[in-house]
Amino acid sequence: MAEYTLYCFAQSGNAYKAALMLNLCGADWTPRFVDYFNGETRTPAYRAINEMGEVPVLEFGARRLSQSGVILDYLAARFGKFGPTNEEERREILRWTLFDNHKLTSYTATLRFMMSLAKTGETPVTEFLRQRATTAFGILNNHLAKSRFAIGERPTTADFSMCGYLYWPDEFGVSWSDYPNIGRWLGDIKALPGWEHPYTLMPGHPLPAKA
Ligand SMILES: N[C@@H](CCC(=O)N[C@@H](CS)C(=O)NCC(=O)O)C(=O)O
Repeated sequence: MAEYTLYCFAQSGNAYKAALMLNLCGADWTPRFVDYFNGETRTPAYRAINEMGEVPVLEFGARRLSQSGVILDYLAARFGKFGPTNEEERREILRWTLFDNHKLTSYTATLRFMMSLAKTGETPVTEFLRQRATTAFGILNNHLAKSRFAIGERPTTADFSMCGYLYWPDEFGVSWSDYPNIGRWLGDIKALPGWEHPYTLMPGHPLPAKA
């Protein structure tokens, strides 16, 4: 049995943050497919696993952790990789992880869900989400003009948090040629040993066609 089990599914960028970190750390882990699209996260059985009703959940021994930021923080300490080396770095990683959860992933994930999974087409809601997401892309793009990775010249969990949804630009109608520093940075993460695309790292892709 693997040391770590990750509750996840291929289309979840939030789960990808944890899956990518596990792979980059060379952890002994296995995915546990969560059937989100058929409502598994809303079942009492799943709420007993995670009261927040979300993936990712990282299970090891008798313990379970949820929230990708917490999982990333735990794994960085456990493996001694991609974490802070001093208090200032700890705060910088936290700063970009919070920015990601609030301003980057939240809008991007919802926009992508509506465009690519719910297939609503462009609506006033997607227009609002696109405006918020592209504002966050602009902020990140400007920041990455100053340093190779989020907090300097080496990759940290802040990068793995922020890249969660960004390997699917076609699914929310953005081209990284409009944000060249983001495109360069995603390439640098992709070059790390152990990197894999979310659709190959986690189970559930492609979605079965609707009957
Ligand atoms: N802030 C959370 C977000 C997790 C999240 O939103 N997960 C989605 C899938 S990407 C989910 O499980 N949603 C289930 C639901 O809302 O019912 C994290 O970073 O782990």
